[in-house]
Amino acid sequence: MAIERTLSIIKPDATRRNLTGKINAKFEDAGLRIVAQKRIHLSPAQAGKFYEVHKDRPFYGELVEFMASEPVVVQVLEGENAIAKNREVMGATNPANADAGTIRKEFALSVGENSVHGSDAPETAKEEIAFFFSGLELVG
Ligand code: RTP
Ligand code: MG
Repeated sequence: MAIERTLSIIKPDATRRNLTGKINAKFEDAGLRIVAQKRIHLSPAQAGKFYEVHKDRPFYGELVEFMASEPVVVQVLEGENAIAKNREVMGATNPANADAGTIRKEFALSVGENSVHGSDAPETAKEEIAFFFSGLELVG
């Protein structure tokens, strides 16, 4: 199986509650290595650009406001099948539908404030990693 990299974001609802360490433990326990990580506070314009793909969805305004409300931790996770594995560890978008033991089941507050983001495909992973990190910041 191929070694992949994926972009992960620990969202404001989780950084606010000091859950970064607990969430990182879930990634590491699943065999994902954190090869880059930084804490940043997105501007509304930056959050809007990152989630541009959702700009016509009814929740877009709320999502952008939430993502810019408080700091986030952006990170690159590396491992075998990292994109799918990360999404498995995250759980379903709506925590009510997430499996036991997943990050969203344990920590998410709602479908919007759902603690983590993870890239959904190789092409988006590449674009999202480049959105936040330069090659020099990726330490495999
Ligand atoms: P993400 O992109 O954050 O990893 O989450 P996802 O793939 O599971 O979900 P996606 O459909 O891409 O939606 C992106 C984020 O928008 C918020 N959302 N709110 N109020 C709502 O109905 C609603 N639906 C989605 C969530 O924060 C979701 O993670
Ligand atoms: Mg998504």
